Amino acid sequence: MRLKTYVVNNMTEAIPMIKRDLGPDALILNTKQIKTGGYLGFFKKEKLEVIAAVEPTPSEPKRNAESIKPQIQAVEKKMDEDIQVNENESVMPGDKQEEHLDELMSELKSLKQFMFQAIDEDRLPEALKALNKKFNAQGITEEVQSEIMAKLMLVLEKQPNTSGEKLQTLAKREIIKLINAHKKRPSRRKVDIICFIGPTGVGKTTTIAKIAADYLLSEDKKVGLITSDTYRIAAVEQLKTYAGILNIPIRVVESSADLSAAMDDLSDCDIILMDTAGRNYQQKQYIDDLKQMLPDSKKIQINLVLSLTSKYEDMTKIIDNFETIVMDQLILTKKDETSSSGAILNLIYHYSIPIRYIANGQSVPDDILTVTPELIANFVLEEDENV
Ligand SMILES: Nc1nc2c(ncn2[C@@H]2O[C@H](COP(=O)(O)OP(=O)(O)OP(=O)(O)O)[C@@H](O)[C@H]2O)c(=O)[nH]1
Ligand SMILES: [Mg+2]
Repeated sequence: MRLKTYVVNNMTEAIPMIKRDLGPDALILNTKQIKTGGYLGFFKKEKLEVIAAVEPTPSEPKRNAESIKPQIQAVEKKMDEDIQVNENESVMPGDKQEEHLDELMSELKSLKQFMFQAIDEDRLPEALKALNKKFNAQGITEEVQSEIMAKLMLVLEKQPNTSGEKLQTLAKREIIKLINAHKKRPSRRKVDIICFIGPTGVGKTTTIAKIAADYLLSEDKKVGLITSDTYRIAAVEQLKTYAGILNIPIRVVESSADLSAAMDDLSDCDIILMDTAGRNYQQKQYIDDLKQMLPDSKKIQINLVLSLTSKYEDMTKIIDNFETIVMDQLILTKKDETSSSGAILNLIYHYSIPIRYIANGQSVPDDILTVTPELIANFVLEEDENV
């Protein structure tokens, strides 16, 4: 089967391209909305990814994992050359360059996926088998795995005697590269209020206390707290206790009018952290309720808090449901309760939403880590279980 991936603005744009490349018998295998997070953080647009395929005609040579390796190398080389040329002298207008690199990226992606799918697991060298097993156990999606494994397979092609240790180092490098390629440029907009939203019991309130303590103690910032969680009787008391310990002001709000007043009250604070009630956000009605409450301001930062103990599919369902609320950051909690870290990498690759913190325990204020690509790579490769 011949596969090709297209990144387009809409289906109308894709159809003639598919017909041109794959002929009238081509089938569309999959379509999905993506943010073209692309290469070196260049791209930010919403696009449609279309994967189309066609069965080879009898005269066409059958492709296999081996035959595809040179193609991958060729596309990678072309991409590196094009990027270099464009860095030195801008030979294409911005948009054209974006489109061109986008196309190369997609081609590379589908070639890598094809090679990964076509590989016979039993024929993998031992070192790669072990890595493959680890990635599967971590729940890393096939697309992410193929990005990393394809690269390692190409290295082994050139240097068949590469040691397991060296491959592990290379895998780490590839993971870090992948994370950096999907990193959004940090927003420079000034933020007045940071809201923490998420499902029930994931650790929103505890995480707010940890972050408040960090702003206060490490950054010497004046912090204020607001909670709109009047749903659970003990919730207000829980945040009030932390406010008391940290000696910072707190306001309880029940409506968006209350919230405006509370924000005015706390206007001398450098930053306000807002807690919200945990809800089952797999149901969209709760998202609509939340929207009524959130401040109508550009200076709001939304943090979605999710627990790493949940299933990846459940996390994605929640993120997808939040399509009408722009998510600025993710915070992942309860890392200490699971050895599976694949979801972290999957989320970065498939959603490109920055992950700022990972919480790893109940202790306030200590059990929180600031995320770096190295930290994630270590988690995924199980190199340092205790961090
Ligand atoms: N093991 C572990 N427990 C955590 C972590 N973060 C929070 N918890 C615990 O999880 C439980 C729930 O924490 P909360 O902060 O109340 O969670 P929440 O999201 O505010 O809950 P609701 O407001 O009821 O939706 C508490 O027992 C916390 O101590 C973490 O990173 N690791
Ligand atoms: Mg809470």
